[in-house]
Amino acid sequence: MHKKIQITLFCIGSNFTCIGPRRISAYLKSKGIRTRIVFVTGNSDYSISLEGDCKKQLADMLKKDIAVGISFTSNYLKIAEALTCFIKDALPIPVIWGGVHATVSPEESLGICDIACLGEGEEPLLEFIDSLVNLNKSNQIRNLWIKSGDQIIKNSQRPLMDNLDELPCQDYEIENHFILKKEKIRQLEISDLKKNFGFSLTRMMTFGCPFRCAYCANDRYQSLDMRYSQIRHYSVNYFINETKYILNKLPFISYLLFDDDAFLGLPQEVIQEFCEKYKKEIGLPFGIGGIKAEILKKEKLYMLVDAGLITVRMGIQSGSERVNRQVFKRHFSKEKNIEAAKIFKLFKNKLRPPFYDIILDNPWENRADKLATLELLRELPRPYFLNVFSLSFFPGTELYERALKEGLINAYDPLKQYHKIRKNFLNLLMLYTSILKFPRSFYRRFLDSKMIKEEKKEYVFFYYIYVFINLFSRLLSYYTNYKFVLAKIRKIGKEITYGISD
Ligand code: B12
Ligand code: SF4
Repeated sequence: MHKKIQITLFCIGSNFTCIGPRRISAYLKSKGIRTRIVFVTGNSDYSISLEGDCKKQLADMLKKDIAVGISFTSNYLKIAEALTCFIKDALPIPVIWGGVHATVSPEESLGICDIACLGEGEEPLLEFIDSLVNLNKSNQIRNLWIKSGDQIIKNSQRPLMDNLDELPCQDYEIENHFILKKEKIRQLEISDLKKNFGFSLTRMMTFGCPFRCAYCANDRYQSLDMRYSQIRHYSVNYFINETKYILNKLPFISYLLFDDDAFLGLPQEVIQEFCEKYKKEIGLPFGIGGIKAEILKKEKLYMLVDAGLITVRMGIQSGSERVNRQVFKRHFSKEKNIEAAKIFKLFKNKLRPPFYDIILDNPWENRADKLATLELLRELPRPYFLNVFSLSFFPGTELYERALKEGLINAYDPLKQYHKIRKNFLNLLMLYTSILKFPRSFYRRFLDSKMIKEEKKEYVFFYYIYVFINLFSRLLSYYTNYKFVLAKIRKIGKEITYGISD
């Protein structure tokens, strides 16, 4: 029925994992709709120039489309806006925004695009295309907010998909994939994916998180539908088969990263089944992100390490219980974090040093809170790696509303970069505490001094020294892990045997 219907999905971001658009594209294809995915990277300052040839190329490319979809996280808002304005000027087709930003900020999104998809997009987009094809232009499609004149039609949310195994495998067929980079659109090549992914592929087996931190998009998702707090997952067989299909397309991958919000929230028996099948059928070393101390179980870790787990990343965010509980709404105790770190230590010969996330530049921290974080970083078993983030206020979250109310921000600033921490003495102290254990009295002395808040040029130098040491030791930690080295050697062996050069 849909044979000649075509839609292009733009996926904006520095990384081409784009699970959402790949899932939607595969779903629409399974319903007979032609899809194309364009990966848009933009400039390093989160802007894009659509000049000369690029405009012509874009207009030519989209002229037979029935609609255009754009997927992005909030920090790529400027690029999404530029792209949308250009498409709307050039062609009479609707532009639909989907993904995290459209979900957390639909009203503002509709100031620019025609339709915003809140949450899962497969079924709503298909229904929308159907309505365009059948010329009944329905405004009643659940999950979609639709601009109609000066009004916004706010449709309700449909139930979340129950059986994820019914979805086709993500779209990794590169024949219909393109890249928009440096004012040019061209066919995507396998070497682009190799360059973008390196040796690592990001995967997700579960969706949803039982927690609701005040700075996280899940806060907004759960106010849309409480089922986002439940952990939904693919069956082990589905997940292994999809992984095999993708690995077949990407022969250079020698490591997987499970970036789920709560992978360890999977029931013990599912983890057991996963470990048995993964070890036998995939066998690559892997990492798990999004670990929370509250749901870490030694028994699960034993099985996962045996199956090839080499990297663990856990969110600590603050050493202060007051900040964690009252500001971040994270009811995770300091003791639990230390207990979890000790569990990781049990596997020190098999795991790389663990990665811990900490949020800095928090305007609601007092002296005691800062000291508590420094003391926790001092206490955590070494070695470990620190990932530091500058507290950013993403729309739709409780902390964003609080920052607006208290006048700390006037509006969302997509150009504030979460990884650009302030180069002050306090932040340097945090970073260096992860590699050097200073005496306790040292922290007290500096926390009371005036220099703690100062941002000086000299500090930038020490900051980059830290970044260099950190990057170097992270890389080294891969190459001193025997499972990783073995997987690499096997990959190189295969590439030589089968003559894979890309
Ligand atoms: C995997 C992941 C990554 C990976 C891969 C990113 C990528 N480009 O694919 C990596 C590690 C690289 C990454 C990096 C970043 N991430 Co990230 N990441 C995630 C994570 C854990 C999962 C995203 C995902 O794939 N979900 C699964 C898919 C199926 O869901 P989905 O994308 O929402 O897609 C569905 C719907 O949204 C909708 N949909 C999506 N696109 C479209 C398009 C149309 C047209 C329609 C109709 C519907 C639609 O349908 C899809 C299928 O049902 C989320 C947290 C989360 N649980 O969602 C954070 C998250 C998206 N990341 C976040 C952030 C901030 C970032 C970074 C900016 C910084 C960082 N924390 O490292 C960078 C920038 C990434 C980029 N865009 O290049 C925030 C975004 C907040 C915000 N308001 O935008 C999130 C929500 C984390 C959080 N808890 O707050 N990330
Ligand atoms: S635990 Fe992590 S993923 Fe879950 S709500 Fe908190 S920050 Fe978000």
